[in-house]
Order: sequence, then C-alpha cells, then structure tokens
Amino acid sequence: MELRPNGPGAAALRELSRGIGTLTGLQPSLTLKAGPPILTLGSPEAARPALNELNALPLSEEAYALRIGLGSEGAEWSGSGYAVLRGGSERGLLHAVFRFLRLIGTEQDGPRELHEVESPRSVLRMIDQWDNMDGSVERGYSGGSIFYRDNRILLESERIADYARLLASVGINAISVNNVNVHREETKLIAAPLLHDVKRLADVFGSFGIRLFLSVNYAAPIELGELGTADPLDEGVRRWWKRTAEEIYAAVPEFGGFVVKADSENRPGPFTYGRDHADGANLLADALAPFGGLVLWRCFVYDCHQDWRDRSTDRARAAYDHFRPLDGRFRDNVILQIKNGPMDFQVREPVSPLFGAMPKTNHVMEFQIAQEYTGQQRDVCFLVPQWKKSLDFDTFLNGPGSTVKRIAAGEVHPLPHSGVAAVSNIGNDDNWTGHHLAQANLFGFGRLAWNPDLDAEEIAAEWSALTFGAGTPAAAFVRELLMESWPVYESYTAPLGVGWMVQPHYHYAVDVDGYEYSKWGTYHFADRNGIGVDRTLGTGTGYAGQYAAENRDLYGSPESCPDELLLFFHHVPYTHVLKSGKTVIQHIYDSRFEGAARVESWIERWRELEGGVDDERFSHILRRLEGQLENARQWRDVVNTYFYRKSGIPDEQGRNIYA
Ligand code: GCW
Repeated sequence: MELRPNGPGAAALRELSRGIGTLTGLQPSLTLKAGPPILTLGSPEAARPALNELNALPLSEEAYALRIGLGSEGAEWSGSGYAVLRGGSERGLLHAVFRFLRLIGTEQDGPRELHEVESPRSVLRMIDQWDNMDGSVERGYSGGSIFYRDNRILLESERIADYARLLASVGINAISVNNVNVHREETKLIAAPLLHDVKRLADVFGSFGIRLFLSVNYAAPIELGELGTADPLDEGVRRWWKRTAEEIYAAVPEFGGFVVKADSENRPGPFTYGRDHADGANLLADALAPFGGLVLWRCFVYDCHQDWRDRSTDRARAAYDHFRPLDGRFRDNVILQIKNGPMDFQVREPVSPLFGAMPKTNHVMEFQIAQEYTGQQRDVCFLVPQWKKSLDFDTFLNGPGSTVKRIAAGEVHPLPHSGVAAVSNIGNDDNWTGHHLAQANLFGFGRLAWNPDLDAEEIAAEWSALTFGAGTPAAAFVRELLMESWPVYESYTAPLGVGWMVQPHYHYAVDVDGYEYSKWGTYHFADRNGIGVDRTLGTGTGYAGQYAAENRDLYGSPESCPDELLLFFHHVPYTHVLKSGKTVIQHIYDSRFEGAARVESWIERWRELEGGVDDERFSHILRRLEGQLENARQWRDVVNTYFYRKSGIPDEQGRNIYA
C-alpha cells in the first residue's frame, strides 16, 4: 500500500501508537508495508495464520476485519498473543484501529479472542455544523465555534484536528462546516478568496477520511454581486454555478458538495421564481456532477407565517406535500435531507411520513444531536433511544419490514446514496459539549450511524466505560442515568406528543402558550375540555393519511394510537382514559411529579460517587443536575397549574398544585 503522509492510513498508525501508549504505557513501533492496509501487533509467528487469512479477505472500502488472539491466560502481547487489523482501504484501517482501542478501553482486561468483520450500514454518515463565521453557533450550547472567529477560519486551532479525530473515532465520514442559514460572510466561503482556507480545512478532515461540505446560499449569484437573479432555469445562473463549481474543485479536489436550506424560514429559494425544489436542487447538482459532488437538499420547508386562526393548515403535512409529488425529478447526485419528525426535533414526534415515500429519490434522515428542544445540554437527555425509535420504525412503504434503518442503509430502495446526518452539539467549551454527559450523544450518533442495530443501552455502556473507566461505579450509574434521561425529560416537559410548550425563540424553559398564538404553526389547542391536534383523515388535518395504511390506521383512532403520541394525532378530553388506565389529566400530573422526583434522586445517587470521580467532573455534573432539578420543578408546577386551571380537575393524590 502506498501510504500518503496525510492520509487516513498515517492517521491509523498514529492513533494506534498513541492509543496503546495511553492505555497500556507501551510504545509500539508500527509500520505499514506494501499490500493491503494491515497492521499486526504482538507475536509475528502467532499472528501469521490470521494475517494470511485477513490478507485474502475481500473487503469494501470502509470495511475492516479484526482478529485478536490472546488465547489462555499468559499468552499476552509479549508472549504468543497477537492482534491483526485489516482495512478495505486506509479508511477502513482507521475504523479498525478505533474499534480496537474502544475494545481495550471498555473491557477491563481487553478481549482475549475476537474475530470481527464489519462494514458501515449507512454509506453517508454526516455531521452538520451550524457555525457562523462571527464565531457564534446557531443552537449551540457549548460555547462558541471551534471553526471561526471574527469572520475568519481558525486554521491555527488544534481543536479542529482534534474534532476530526473525535468524529473519525466513531466512524463519521462527512461534515458540513457552516450553518444552513448562510449569512453574508458565509456566502463567500465558495468564492475564490476563501477557497485556499477551505482547502486547508478539507485537508484536516480528509486526513481522517472525512469529506468536507459547505452550506450554500441559494441567492449566492445575486449576493456575491454578479447577477440580478437566482432563477434556476436562467442560463446565466446555470453558468454561474458551473463556473463556481469548477473553481471550488480546482482548489479543493476532494470537496464533498453542498448542503442547502432553501425556501425555508425566510431563506431564499426557487419559489421566488415560480420554480420548484427539483428545479432548484438540479441546478446545483448539474454544476457539481462533473466532479462527483453531492447536493444535500433539506426538506424543512413549511409556512412560517401562518395565521394561528387558520385551522386548516397543518405544518406537520408540509414536507410531504411539497416534496412527495417531485419523486423521480431529482438528479442522481441530489440527496433530500429529511428531519426525523414532521415538525422540528421535539422531545417526541412520529417519524416523518416523507421518509421512504420517495422510492426514486435519494434521501437521508436528519437528527439533531444539539439538544435544542431537549434540554440544551443543561439537562441530561441521552437521545440515542429516541433515534433508535425512529430508525426501528416500520414505514410499511415497501411491505412489512420497510424500517427507517433499512431505508437509510439503502436496503429498501436501490438508490445510489443513502444514510444519516445530524446537527452537531459541540463548541469551544473545554469539555466540547457544555454538559459533560452530552458527549454521549455525539458518540452515540456515530455508533448508530455505523450500525443502527446496536442497542441504546450497549452504546450508553460503551461511552460510560470509556469515559469513567470500565467496571467503575461511576460508569454503572452513568449508564443508568443516560438510559432514564429521555423518558424523564419527556415526563416533566410537554405531555403525550404535543410539543412546543417552550419559551419562544430560546426553546429551553417552560411557556405553555408561548407558541399558541404565533405564526409558526405549532399549536396544542388546549381549552377547558381537552387538548391536542386532530390530524386524522376523517375529522382532522389529514396528516395521518400521509402514512402507509398500517400506520395511518394505527394513528388514526385514539384507541389504537400509542399513548406517547396521542395528543400529536388527536384532540381528546382531559378525562380520556389512556392505555395505561389513567386519564389524560392524571397522566399529566403524575408524570410531572415523577419526572422532577427522579431528577432529585439522581442528585442523591451522584453525591454518593464523590471521591470516585475526579473533582472537576464530579462538581460539574452535580451543578448541572441541580440546574436540571430547578428546571424540572418549574416545568412541573407551571404545566400542572396550567392544566388544573383549564380543566378544574383536581389531582387524585391531592399533591401540591398552585391553583
Ligand atoms: O429548529 C429550527 C431551529 C433553527 C434552525 C432550523 C433548521 C438552522 O430553531 O435555528 O435553523 O430549525 O433546521 O433549519
């Protein structure tokens, strides 16, 4: 194998030496020889049969094979023990190295025998930064940007390379480095003066096998001062994008492509010219196609100037209504990027009915690792179980078993591109993610993108062991805490799938009616009798009819609709009895009290670990949990009081509600 000094193979060598050094104190000297990318540790004689076998293995580019043989006690690295790591390419080898290091870090004595051959389930495993060049991060809860300050790229910063390492260690292979809301300065990222800097960024990520993308402004032809229109069918506009693509690829040959938020939340787009999203996306796709570039076109398109008096418009319907009719019209290098739910990263939403409903169009699912509506990295909320719920969802769109994860893996529709993307949660805080425990979400996204069949608890356990030490009481408790955290967060915030009871714009603290009379299409319709949105076919907005019959029927009646989504699909009286046997109002009271009490119990449990965790992390997590308790109590009391005042129905258990 030809080893490029700045390629992923060199990174694999470096990471393996460094990792073994940190974990064991040994300093191995490693070299890669000509031939398939393969690394051997331990006894060469003992390793030989495995080496020959793995050498002959046909592996796809990002795949790897790993063989460990420590046999019985005593056959250690210095004796007859060995490990052989083989990649389908340099990138595959890097995945093998990180897998190997995770194994050593998570098992107290390391595995004694292992034979593993793995390849990623999703082809595209992408991270989206919402960083702005002024150094701010949209919906960032971990300090400022590690990429930019004062409208320049922080090329001297070591944190960017550290971030590339972090992402590579969990198998991420693509990153878009600027906010999808592309403002004035960021519009210039695709213009000649900044391309040299973009190339350097691309190299940092490229050395870890990660391709770099940019978010682009649909109106760039106008805003960069050259044209009077951005009409996708205008010849001048087409030429402008082609020339721009040529310039980008001349400077950054390995450039991944564009991410686009168009006609969404006041961003420019093809609608201005009476064109549709296929016209818009294809314009950019044609410009990038000669270079193998991709267009990730976001489907977060809805009317953000709705009149709350208008009960006939349902924001949840919007993505499907806009995009579904365009199936078959997009170029092969366009990938639609669809948010996991039809609204906007709420604590609980059904899966977007658009996902899987466009068999002729590449699409990926978009998650949000940043906890915008799920505690903003002040409250613990481990999102892997939430994402698993989406990935495991059966759309029935191509018969039973058409799960989201199979669609995202390209196993349901034979399309050239598929995968998952997610909004990053990192910033320049020392611990990267504001709340130390929020790191588990970034880690977990990477692990799930690699293999959506992994169990959420397995991922929580892996992260906890790597972070707090395998087999420690802290790791055991953190695993438990992570697994409880999403249900607990849900239990003190908005009930039964209704969403949006947050302070407008900020999205953290409680404000039950904050979005009720707004233009955003986000209503719960609580009155003195009941609450919820009727989205059924018969009497409601018809949204439920966007699903395959099985799901349409499941959601279509309050009897079959799962409790946790009841208010998303139905308007019911407070006295409606849930499957749990409780009335809606009693469920609201009980879960708010239970949620806050649970957070209180976490604090007690965490205090018991004092001395078992380093002081810095111990007190940081303690402070965050105390803040979470305050937030949970406020939610509990505001929500309970609100619904008591609306309904006049007292709590069966006579607890304290501030009437
Ligand atoms: O959830 C909303 C956020 C916006 C974000 C938008 C989007 C980047 O509040 O901050 O804009 O989603 O996903 O485009």
